[in-house]
Order: sequence, then structure tokens, then C-alpha cells
Amino acid sequence: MASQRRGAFIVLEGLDRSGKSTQAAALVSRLKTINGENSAKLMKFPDRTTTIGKMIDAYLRSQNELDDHTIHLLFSANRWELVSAINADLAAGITIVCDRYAFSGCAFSAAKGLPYDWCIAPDKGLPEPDLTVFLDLTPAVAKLRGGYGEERYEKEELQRKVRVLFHSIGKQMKGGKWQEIDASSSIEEVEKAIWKHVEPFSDGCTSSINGLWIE
Ligand code: Z5A
Ligand code: MG
Repeated sequence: MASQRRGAFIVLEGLDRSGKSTQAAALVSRLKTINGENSAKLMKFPDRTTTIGKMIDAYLRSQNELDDHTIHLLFSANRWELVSAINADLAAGITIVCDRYAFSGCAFSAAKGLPYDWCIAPDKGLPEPDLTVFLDLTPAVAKLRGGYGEERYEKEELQRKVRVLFHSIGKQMKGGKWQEIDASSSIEEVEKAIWKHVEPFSDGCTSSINGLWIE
């Protein structure tokens, strides 16, 4: 019996100003052009529209102060509150393009000094992306792009540590589920490089969804 086809779960990760939001929007419209208006959806973490998301937004804009552990758990809770929506969309055959995910959660909090194992613990068991494309960019180049420096984590030294952590998180992802691309070229070139990895998933997937960071 042929297995049921579901939507693919695609994540774009990267440093600040690496072009994730630009590329996630372009990818969703490309998928919709190929498979129809209701075939793909854009998601973004943090989702600043929920009650938890509003607390995160205030923190990122330096409007409140929170302990590093507390904000880490809020970022994770912000993903968990959307898990049933993610699973329902994937089961309905909708491909999700997600702008940042748990990898950002781990990389930023570990860069601030929290233990790596502690950082991944609350996100264990979230839906595992079928593919994560990491948009690699040096913090020095990122700084030259629009809007850099307005929010709490937009500091070159922290971003350098975050980049190292992203690379080490990626090395632990098996089976080609983590792909890195050079995000310093033009928007069009980056779009092409992303598509090379996403195209095999453009038709959805038949495998069941694994739990993230569950052996
Ligand atoms: N965070 C966390 O700590 N824990 C978590 O669990 C999660 C996140 C999920 C806010 O994230 C912060 O939350 C983030 C990590 C932390 N902190 N930092 N740093 P956010 O995703 O909401 O942040 P944002 O405000 O959307 O910025 P961004 O995502 O970093 O930017 P981007 O989406 O990567 O870039 P962009 O908006 O697409 O492009 C930025 C500018 O560059 C824009 O003017 C573009 O036109 C331009 N651009 C884009 N591509 C190119 C190319 N190829 N060439 C030249 N210019 C370009
Ligand atoms: Mg963005």
C-alpha cells in the first residue's frame, strides 16, 4: 500500500541578517506557484503574536529583563504552543517553511553561556525538520545589512559565538538533514542555492515525522 504523502517541514536558519526572512518568503511563493495557493505556509520563530511571543518581543527590544534560563524556556514554549498546528498542516499535505527554529534557541542561549545539554532539553521531541538550510554569513558582512544593531542580540561578538555553535549543531544532524550555504552572494544566488536542497522535497514526504534530538 502506498504511504500517505504529507507536507515537508523545511527550516531556514542563520545568523542575524543572513536573509532568512527574505528567502523564506521567496521559497513559499515558489512552492505555491508550483503546487497551488494552499500547498505551502510560512512560519516564523519567535512567533511574536502569541502571549508568550509578546513577552519574547519585549525582551528582544530590551523593554524587560529576564533571567537567561527563563527567556530560553519561553522561546521553547513558543514552539511547543504551535506543535499541534505544525502537525495538522503537515498531515494535511501543506509544506511548512519555517524562519528559525530550535537550532536558534540552542545556539543563542549556549552562546550566552548556558550548558548545551540544558539548552536542547526543552526542545527534545519537537517535530524534526526534514531539512534545515543554514544561511552562513560572517557577522562582519551581516553588520553592513539593514537594521543591524536594533535588538538585544545584534552584537558582533555574540554573533561570532552563535555562528560557531550553529556549525557544531549542524555537524550533529545526520542524514543530510542539515545543509549549509554561503549567504553572502546576491539574493537571487542564495535563492538558487536553497532551491537545490529544497527541490527534492517540493512534492512533500512519505516518511513519518521524527522527534527532534530523540535518538
Ligand atoms: N532567538 C533566540 O534567542 N532563541 C530562539 O529560540 C529563537 C530566536 C527562535 C530575533 O529573531 C532574535 O531571536 C534573534 C535570535 C533570537 N536574535 N538575533 N540576533 P528574528 O528572526 O525575529 O530576527 P529578525 O529581526 O527577523 O532578523 P533576522 O531574522 O536576523 O534577519 P534575516 O531574516 O536573516 O534577514 P532579512 O530580514 O531577510 O534581511 C535583512 C536585510 O538584509 C534586509 O534589508 C534584506 O533586504 C537584506 N538582504 C537579504 N539578503 C541579502 C543578500 N543576499 N544580499 C544583500 N542584502 C540582503
Ligand atoms: Mg528575519
